[in-house]
Amino acid sequence: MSDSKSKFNLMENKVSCSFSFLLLPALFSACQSGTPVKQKPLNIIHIMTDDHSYQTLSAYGHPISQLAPTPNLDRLANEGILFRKAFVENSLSTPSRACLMTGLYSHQNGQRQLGKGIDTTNVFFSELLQQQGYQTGVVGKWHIQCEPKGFDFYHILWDQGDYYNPEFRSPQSNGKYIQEEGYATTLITDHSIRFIEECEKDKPFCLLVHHKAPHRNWMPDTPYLELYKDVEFPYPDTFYDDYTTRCEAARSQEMSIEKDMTLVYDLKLDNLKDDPENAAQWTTQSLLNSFERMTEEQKNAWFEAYTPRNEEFVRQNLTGDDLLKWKYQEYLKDYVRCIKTIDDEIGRLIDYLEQVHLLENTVIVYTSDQGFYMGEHGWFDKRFMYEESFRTPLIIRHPDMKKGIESEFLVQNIDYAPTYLDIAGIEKPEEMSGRSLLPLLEGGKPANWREYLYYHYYDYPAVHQVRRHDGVRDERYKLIHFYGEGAGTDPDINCNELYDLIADPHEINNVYGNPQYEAVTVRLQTELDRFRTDLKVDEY
Ligand code: SGN
Ligand code: CA
Repeated sequence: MSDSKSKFNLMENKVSCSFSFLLLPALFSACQSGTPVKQKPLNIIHIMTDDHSYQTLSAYGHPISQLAPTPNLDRLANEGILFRKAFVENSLSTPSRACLMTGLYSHQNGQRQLGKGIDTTNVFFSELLQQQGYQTGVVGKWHIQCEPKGFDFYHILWDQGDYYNPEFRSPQSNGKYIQEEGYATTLITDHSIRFIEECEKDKPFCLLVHHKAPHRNWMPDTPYLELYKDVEFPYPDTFYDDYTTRCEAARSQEMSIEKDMTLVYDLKLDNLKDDPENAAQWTTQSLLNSFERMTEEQKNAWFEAYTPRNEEFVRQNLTGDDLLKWKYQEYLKDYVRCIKTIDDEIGRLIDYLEQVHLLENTVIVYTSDQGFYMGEHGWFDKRFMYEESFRTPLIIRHPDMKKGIESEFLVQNIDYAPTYLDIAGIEKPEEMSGRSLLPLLEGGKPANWREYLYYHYYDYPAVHQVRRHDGVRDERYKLIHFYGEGAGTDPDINCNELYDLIADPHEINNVYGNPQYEAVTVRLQTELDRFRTDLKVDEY
């Protein structure tokens, strides 16, 4: 742990009453009574999964999640605030993580695409917390193409990381990734608890717990390989979306369950590995690699569960809609099995905090790096500004704020950095675009809360071939503009979509150009232009 001189030592003797009292009620009462206090600022735990859809977190109430509930996450929601309109700015891993660390939009922090871009001259909020005397740690998926900045402790996965027996790098491993035996979600929780155990007790900590699960290719842990085996999950209303009324982008994506979800790599049909049509996935996307990493015991459990299913699949010789439905059901089962371990392990972390009397001294945030399609529009993956991937789950449990409430205010992942600085009583740097969420945690309507969100996706051409787009969303409407030159045989694109989210919550009816919506279109276009100008957006 850092031995940097703690700024909180100052506070132990005499607390300045100009400190952020809203955040520290105990401190406030002590100040009012003139008694010297020994209270330190709250600890912060930011738990972020990779690709967790709000549709599979049962506190949100979606039918899929009612068949595969998440009791520990629901506990967090019951003891905190559930955000129903939480969004990302760019629905992709590294851009989302860069928004988290900097409080800046993608074009401001440089990380527009998955594989490149971060401008490391930007301040990370972790650096400011560290300077303030916080003990800072990050465990799990880091993924940004730079060293963890502003951390006393890190224990990070290689790139996307592996589910079984993954490699981690820490300051002690001299730049090497070292393999550990176990399942990623459990190991990440173990290392998180170890970090907390080793923290100095008289200083606050901020820990980022970044899970790999439930990222593609959705490999569950051994106790859950057959969980939900006999459940039939409901099909989304837009499962057979034919994309009429929409721009070319919705048609030309490569993230369809029918066409792009693979049988060997995604659906674990290892018995098709020699089949000429499917063979490539065995070595290129590499289910083989996942199996080679497993211990004998893990492999035995895996094959015991999947072999009968795989043999049955070959016997059935499914085609057409039957095959599509089989893929959807099996995809969902593996995905929610991964969520089950996430939920267990978050429960374990909360129980640990309770045991060591830290629960009432710690702000716990649960979110994902973006949302995910659970078959809506026929898709998996994310990237689009449509709700399922633009939105993300968000729960904040703050020990001194309202419990069991929901918020409908528009919030975005650029808001985390300012929020964490606010909790620590640090003024946010002027250039940070996000806003502290603390005023929302009391449940009231804060003055001048934002009415519009800006979104921008840049990673094209790339895997899944989602075209570049930006857009704005307010409470009810969403305007999206797809743009840019087409790669290869793709056409150039310059096309708008407008959705009325009350009349059309599933976004299948693009009303751009409909005279009834002219006033709304003008208003949203004005806001979009304003964002582009004010934020100095350089492509659209
Ligand atoms: C990998 C996945 C993609 C996924 C990206 C980004 N393919 O490339 O399906 O969209 O990561 O995901 S895989 O064959 O490697 O599984 S992100 O969460 O990191 O943004
Ligand atoms: Ca992700």
